[in-house]
Amino acid sequence: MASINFNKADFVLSAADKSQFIHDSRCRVVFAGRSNVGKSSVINRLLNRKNIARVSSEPGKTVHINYFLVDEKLYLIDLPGYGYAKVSAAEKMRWSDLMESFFAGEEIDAAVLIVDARHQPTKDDKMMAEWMMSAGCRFAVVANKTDKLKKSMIESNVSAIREFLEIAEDIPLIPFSAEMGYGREALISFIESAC
Ligand SMILES: Nc1nc2c(ncn2[C@@H]2O[C@H](COP(=O)(O)OP(=O)(O)OP(=O)(O)O)[C@@H](O)[C@H]2O)c(=O)[nH]1
Ligand SMILES: [Mg+2]
Repeated sequence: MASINFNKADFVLSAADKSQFIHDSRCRVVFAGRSNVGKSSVINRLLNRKNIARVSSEPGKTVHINYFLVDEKLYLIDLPGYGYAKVSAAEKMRWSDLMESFFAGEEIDAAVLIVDARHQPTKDDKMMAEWMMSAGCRFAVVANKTDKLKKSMIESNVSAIREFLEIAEDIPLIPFSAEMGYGREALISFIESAC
């Protein structure tokens, strides 16, 4: 899809179970990643908005699936984060049920895995990457929080992330900073090419 106006966006709904999932013919791009990695911040940066996707300094806050409609053409879908140790067993169960019904029933055009550029990805990240690669949709990885890294470290960290996740060379791995705006154009190109 050529030229999507990312400055034209609305929050649509927050789905707590599958009866609320949206089904229409628009393009769908999902964002997943560890709790607190910056999923909501990346979405805010893409949309040039301060807090359309709620950002929290406390991890584990987004337990719903949030839909944002962009330019009437596509949905950005903010999935709840995983891997936060202090979440109760019941909440973890709720997370898996919600994600399972989402990935089982929903058609997705593109999946974006967000990882922390400073660290080796976790086992959960690797599982999510494998899941997304087998889903048959376009796939990209965003290495967020590069503003917290020395410039000289970015390239080597990004290569280490690619190696750890075992993603092919043709899959985009985008160094990003939701804080500074770095990587926004590359992520927009990926989304436009997938939709
Ligand atoms: N320095 C820096 N901080 C960031 C960046 N992106 C996000 N943060 C901070 O990281 C924290 C978590 O950001 P969120 O966007 O709420 O993370 P999330 O992945 O949506 O978290 P959950 O919804 O709880 O899973 C906040 O304090 C953000 O300000 C970034 O690129 N650089
Ligand atoms: Mg969030």
